[in-house]
Amino acid sequence: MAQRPAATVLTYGTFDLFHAGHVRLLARLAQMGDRLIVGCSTDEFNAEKGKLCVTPYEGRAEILRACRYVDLVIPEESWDQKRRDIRTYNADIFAMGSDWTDRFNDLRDVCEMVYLPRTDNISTTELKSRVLARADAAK
Ligand code: C2G
Repeated sequence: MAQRPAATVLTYGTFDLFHAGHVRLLARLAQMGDRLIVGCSTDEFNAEKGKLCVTPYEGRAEILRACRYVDLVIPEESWDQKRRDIRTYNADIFAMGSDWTDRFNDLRDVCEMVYLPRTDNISTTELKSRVLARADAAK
């Protein structure tokens, strides 16, 4: 396998109900460097984002730490910590799925920005809907 460049890749997300879309993103990000750091949104920050998680932060962070592609998990507590994190961890690449395209271009002065295509037909919201539909059908 081709030697990956010595680069640190940084990304952020909620990663609730961890699914193949998350895995495929992290796998692609891991290929881009030799260290992948994931900022996992805390429950408090998700409340700010208007997201109510099924799995609390500790559980979501534990699952991310168990993922073969992830080297370090840090808490994401605010929108504006990214610039500081890029400096703290010497991140070379900041990458997100394409639903965030251009949202973080202001960070281009401190690192390379990459937006990767999302995986179609799977999302945490979709999984929640399927679980609810199955629960209703079972009544
Ligand atoms: N993702 C993907 N394909 C999917 C679903 C998600 O590639 N089918 C990507 C998203 O684009 C994102 C990452 O997986 O880059 C995490 O997705 P979420 O857990 O939904 O993260 P989000 O709530 O969008 O939080 O500051 C950034 C935010 O914390 C991102």
